[in-house]
Amino acid sequence: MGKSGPGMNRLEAEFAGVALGDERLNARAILIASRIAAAPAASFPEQAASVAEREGLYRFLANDGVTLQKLLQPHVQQTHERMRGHKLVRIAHDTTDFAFSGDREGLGMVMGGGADKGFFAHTALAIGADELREPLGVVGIRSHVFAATSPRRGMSVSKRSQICHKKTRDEKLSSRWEKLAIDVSRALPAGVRAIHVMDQEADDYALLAALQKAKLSFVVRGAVDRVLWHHGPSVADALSTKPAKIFRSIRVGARSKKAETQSHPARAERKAKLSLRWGAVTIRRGGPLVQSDVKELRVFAVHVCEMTPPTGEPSIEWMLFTTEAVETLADATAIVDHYRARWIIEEYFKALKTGCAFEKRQLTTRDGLERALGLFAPAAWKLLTLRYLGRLTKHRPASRIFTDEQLVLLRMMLEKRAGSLPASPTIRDAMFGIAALGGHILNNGDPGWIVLGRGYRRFLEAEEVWSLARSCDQS
Ligand SMILES: [Mn+2]
Repeated sequence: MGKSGPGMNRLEAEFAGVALGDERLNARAILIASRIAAAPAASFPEQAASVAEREGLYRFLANDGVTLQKLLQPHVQQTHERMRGHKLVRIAHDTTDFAFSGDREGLGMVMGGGADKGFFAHTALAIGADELREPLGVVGIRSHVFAATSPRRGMSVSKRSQICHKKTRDEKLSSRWEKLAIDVSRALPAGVRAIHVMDQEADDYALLAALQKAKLSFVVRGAVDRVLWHHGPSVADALSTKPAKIFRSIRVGARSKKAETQSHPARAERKAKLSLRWGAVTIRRGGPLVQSDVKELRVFAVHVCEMTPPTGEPSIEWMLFTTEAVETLADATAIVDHYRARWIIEEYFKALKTGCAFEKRQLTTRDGLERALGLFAPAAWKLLTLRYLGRLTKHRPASRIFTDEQLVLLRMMLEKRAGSLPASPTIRDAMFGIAALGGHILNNGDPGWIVLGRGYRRFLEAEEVWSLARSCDQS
């Protein structure tokens, strides 16, 4: 069913044309994808339909000819297809780490992982540049590990920084930001322009200079106290003579004492009035240790500030650097909106970790886990699309992501449980319908990843039976 169109069951489509150098391997990849689609959070043994299939799966995940990059390639191509008709796309970049328990080969230290070891995935996610901000797909992943026992342990700070300065820019891990952005941009279909969006980790002169040199467009969150030149005034100082324009009021959610961290203290809910200042700035290269041949960076800066923060509360403040020309309030607002799309990549990481239970995978080597990531990266994008569009769009028709037959099936399943689906369902209606199959109660608000993943699994299992029954009818 649903041969055409981006039906939610067509995860296999994200692997069509996969080139692993062997027809049987290609067919195996597509078979595994269909099993993952039906139960993204299930373990591999649960996903396999037979003992032979399970053995085939583990042989596949141990095959040197299968790589993360090769598995991802057809999904990147499908993502490029989805970009057609978009003149502009946002590419959100961020790094996440995956932690695994027990003894595994080739893994390293991860943040807050305790005894667990893992690896990092620096990821680029394409997002529509319109107000819908639709996740279009993953366009690149670079993985890396930190050595399990650091050879720098016990060294003095100056010794460590000496070692650090001996490394060329290319050898430094932080160069992954510009490398991925450059690779991703090169591969884009003709006529599609990308704006690369990065958080404050990317506020690094050498990195921004590399992006500018490669003629890439970006919006990067900067440090509020970044200076224009060594011991010079800050960017915020440079903008302070510009008039502040109120552009938006936002609701700032409460944060309980329990949820507070050092950088995110507890707070009461409030309405914050935000103002904007913007202008062109030139940032000069710092001391001789800055690894860049670019003498100065010419960017626009957009400073978002809370007008009257309550006493004792840290005010909301963002400094954004961009290559886009910012002349008007509308231009400045657009930059803020590009940056705000960045959180979708955080949601994508949750879809991988919670929705697909990636860190529960029992593979014993880094290579095996990376191959599994190649299988789950497109599955997590599918789940993200359903949840994201379901939560944020009130009026988009469900037919945008489901086939007519899927909607008929969903309605039947819901009616059997004394539920219902409207005659012309929206994506939101379909999301609540699928969550209800997973046991979600409407009064509990928007469904979380677990209940949605469970409902999605039940729906896809029913669909498999339904499509089998139909093919028997026809033969
Ligand atoms: Mn980050």
